[in-house]
Amino acid sequence: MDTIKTIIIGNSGAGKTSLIARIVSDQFQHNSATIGVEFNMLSLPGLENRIRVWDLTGDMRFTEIISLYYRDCEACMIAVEAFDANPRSTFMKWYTKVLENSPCARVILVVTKMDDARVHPHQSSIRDTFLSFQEPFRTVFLSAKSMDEAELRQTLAPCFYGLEPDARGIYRGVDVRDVRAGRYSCCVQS
Ligand SMILES: Nc1nc2c(ncn2[C@@H]2O[C@H](COP(=O)(O)OP(=O)(O)O)[C@@H](O)[C@H]2O)c(=O)[nH]1
Ligand SMILES: [Mg+2]
Repeated sequence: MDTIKTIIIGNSGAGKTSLIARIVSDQFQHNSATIGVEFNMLSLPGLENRIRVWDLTGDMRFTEIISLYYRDCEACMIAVEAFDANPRSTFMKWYTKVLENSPCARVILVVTKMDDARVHPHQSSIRDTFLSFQEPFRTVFLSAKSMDEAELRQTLAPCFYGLEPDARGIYRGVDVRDVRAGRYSCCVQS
């Protein structure tokens, strides 16, 4: 079985590790900060291939190490807290890194902590703000705290549709082997 090489990035404390832990083991608990990189495999409904996800620390001291993981990723989840004071600039900071290192990657904007009390009174304006960032990002609104494993899988799965190679190893008109071998450098819009 093939896998879709994916990274999840974002500020330290954005909720990356909590999200993955909820999807993998349906648990929400306090995590200690991720040191460097953690690796997990996710299966999502409707996807033949599993998601091989590298959870990268937001701690800038590890920037050198984690930049290696950006190379040739096929999908990239950028986690931003729903109540982030400057959501667009936070998103752009991480998006720029992805463009520099992996311009072909499918970008998924994951808005985290939608359950938080700071979000409730402004739910719809927060959604509008994040949705105004426009394509080619896919945007999902999640909460590792209030959503269960099944709900998270269901919401996240469509973000990966169309990324799988077909029987001949071709995806979106591009040979996935070329992408993985770094032979395909031009940007593929999703
Ligand atoms: N309210 C709320 N808190 C969350 C949620 N996800 C994570 N947190 C909290 O945010 C903090 C940072 O989470 P963590 O997953 O370690 O962030 P990471 O640094 O991006 O991996 C922890 O205290 C979590 O309990 C969520 O969906 N809702
Ligand atoms: Mg973490």
